[in-house]
Amino acid sequence: MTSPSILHLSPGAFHRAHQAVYADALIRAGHPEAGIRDVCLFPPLIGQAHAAQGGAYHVLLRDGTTQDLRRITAIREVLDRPDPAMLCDPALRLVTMTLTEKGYCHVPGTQRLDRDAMSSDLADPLHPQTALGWLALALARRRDAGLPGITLASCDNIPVNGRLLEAVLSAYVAEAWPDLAGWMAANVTFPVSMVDRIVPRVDPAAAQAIADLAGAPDALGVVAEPFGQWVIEDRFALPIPPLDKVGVQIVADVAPYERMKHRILNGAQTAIAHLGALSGFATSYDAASDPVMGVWLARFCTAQAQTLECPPGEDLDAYARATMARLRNPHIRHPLTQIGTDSSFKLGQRIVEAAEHHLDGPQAGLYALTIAAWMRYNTGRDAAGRPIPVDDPLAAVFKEIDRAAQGDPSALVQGYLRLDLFDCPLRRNAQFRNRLVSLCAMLDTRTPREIIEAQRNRSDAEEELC
Ligand code: CS2
Repeated sequence: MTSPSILHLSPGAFHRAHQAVYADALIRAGHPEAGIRDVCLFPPLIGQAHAAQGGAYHVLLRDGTTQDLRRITAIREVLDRPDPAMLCDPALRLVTMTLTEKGYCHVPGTQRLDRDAMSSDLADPLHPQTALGWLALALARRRDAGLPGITLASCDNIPVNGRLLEAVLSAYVAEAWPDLAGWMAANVTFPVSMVDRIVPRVDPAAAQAIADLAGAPDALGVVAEPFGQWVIEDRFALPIPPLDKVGVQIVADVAPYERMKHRILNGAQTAIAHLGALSGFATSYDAASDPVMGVWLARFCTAQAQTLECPPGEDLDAYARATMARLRNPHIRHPLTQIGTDSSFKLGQRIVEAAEHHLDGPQAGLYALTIAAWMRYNTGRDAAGRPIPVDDPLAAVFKEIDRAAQGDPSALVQGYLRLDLFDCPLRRNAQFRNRLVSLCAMLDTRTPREIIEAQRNRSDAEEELC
């Protein structure tokens, strides 16, 4: 079999339902070199399951009208542990990775290396514990083997992901591998990429749907939506397999595509995660299909679109409409608490940047409600006192803000607005702050859905809050 030209670090369900599906289509289009070698850096280790299934698994792409079961064989091999020589295969052309935000070991909201998170690798670079440490060691081996440079493409849902990877890896290498720094700067590229497909964690119903259609249980099977997009910056160290033949967009500037996705799709998901969970909904489908929440969300998507420059070849109104349809896909039951995870990393690019645009305009209320609901969500209980699981690197900080506020909504808002995340004019806008305080006070006794419904029925004399 042709040696894989793609190596992927940290394969999870998203990788199996996204990059591997594109590679599979390319192999079927006559490019066997588009195979992937997966390397697990951390559990879950999927090598055994992959081998036991003969190197195949299924992806079920579904929406209300279509159902497409794909048998994916693009992942040729899975290594359950990284190997210092993993970049030394001369057939290798492209390294992709899905490490999650925490995997970049940066100070949140910056591109600075978090030296504490890297302390063990900085002390012992030959025995790395982190993805950055492994990449540096493997690049050093590649350079020593006399091989050319390589492309390292982050596929995480983080703004300018390639720049972040370049910044943190360069900072680490400068300290831990000083003699590699020059070679890396001259030979390794870090394209930015935007990846999109909603892939909720596999629940028992999803696993059963795949087993029924495939005729057997599939330990690596994934259910996802049919929509998919992959936009990569044209910045490659070596020619890569022609992914553009299967719909991957290779462009000079990924930023406008990325902003469109982060604000409209991800912004809608994050807004509905907090508003929906506080209103008693379990999944984004449940919340987006509710008539009251659905109308509000469509208005929110339109407001988000108004903050954007349109990327070449896109249509923002159509994208906003498609986003609503994607969130109402009856087969994609994305738990709101899954989307709510790590929201302190997500809120800036998804909500706060766009809120700045609307601060003094007629849509300000949409943003005040979204941010107030985020604050309320992070107190860990809804209006009825039911617990909400807050899974966030700032969870302890949120607790402290809540404790110090002692039930005073004004103090609660002040506490949250002091976070670095709000280091922008929003923090100083008195009118917006007052809206946040009023809404946080209301959220003590009412759900966001009740507040939206009451606003719809308000008399013209009453102030428009959201
Ligand atoms: C979601 C994303 O959990 C989340 O933060 O908003 O994983 C989202 O489903 C993907 O970005 C879609 O491409």
